[in-house]
Amino acid sequence: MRLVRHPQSPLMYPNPLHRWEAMNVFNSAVVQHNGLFHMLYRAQGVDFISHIGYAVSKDGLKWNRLEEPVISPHLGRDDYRGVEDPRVTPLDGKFYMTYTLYGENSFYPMIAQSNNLIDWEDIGPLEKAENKDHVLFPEKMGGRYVILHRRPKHIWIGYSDDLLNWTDHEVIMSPRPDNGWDATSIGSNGVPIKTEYGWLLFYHGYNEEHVYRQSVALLDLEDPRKVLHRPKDIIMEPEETWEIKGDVPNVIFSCSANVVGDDLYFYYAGADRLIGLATAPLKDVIDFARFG
Ligand code: BMA
Repeated sequence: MRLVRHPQSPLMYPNPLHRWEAMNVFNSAVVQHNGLFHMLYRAQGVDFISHIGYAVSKDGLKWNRLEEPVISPHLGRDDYRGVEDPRVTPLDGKFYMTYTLYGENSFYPMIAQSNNLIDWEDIGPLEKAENKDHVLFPEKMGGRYVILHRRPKHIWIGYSDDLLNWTDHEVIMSPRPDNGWDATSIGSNGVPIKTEYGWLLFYHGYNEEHVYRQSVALLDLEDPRKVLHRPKDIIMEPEETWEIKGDVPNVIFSCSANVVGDDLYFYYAGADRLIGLATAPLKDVIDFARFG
């Protein structure tokens, strides 16, 4: 199955009036809260340093942005080159954001918290190692926090009592060398969606041509280490000009998928430059994740 591009897509462009988001806007996490859509997105200015911006929308299509980023580099050498790729999880009455700090020589993942999606306070590093694509599940399991992450080139799971010390790491999904599109590396997108059949996990993969494509897998509700089904085929790949040509060519990258009525809204970035939306009936996506 393929997701269908929304006719109004792309939805967000760089804003040349704001130095911090003049070049690229991409990799957005969308959260539905109090009847509104809230977007946290990665933005790069003329210096190519990444910030995280905030936008709000009534319908998920037309967005109003804040003038200033909500998170900018704030740790000196550790995030000298920027803050990247927010993923936002509602849990225990507040919001947690995982994001990547890009420093002078390396990167590592951070977790922050907020009550209003605009004011963010760091909790601390998830680990001090080159790792990314961290996604916190929206509920605890067995009394512990559960996270997905990507030590190259696999999707891993880990568990924690306090969000800072993570243990019991295990690979749950790996690249498929004989499958084509996800032969080289894979990573999680946004917060998995709970359905009666399991957790819908959207993820990206690439092969030696470095084309980022998208698909979905189904994880067991009680024990998400178990992959119930993983279709071979994709749900989306770069096709439009703005997905093929941009800052990094041939990239569809996503940090969230949302249920809106009976539909799935898949927010994504094209070529690390613009933010777009593709949709499908949720039922079709679930059927593909179960039987595709
Ligand atoms: C990943 C991250 C993303 C980016 C993607 C494609 O490693 O850096 O922010 O969108 O590569 O360039």
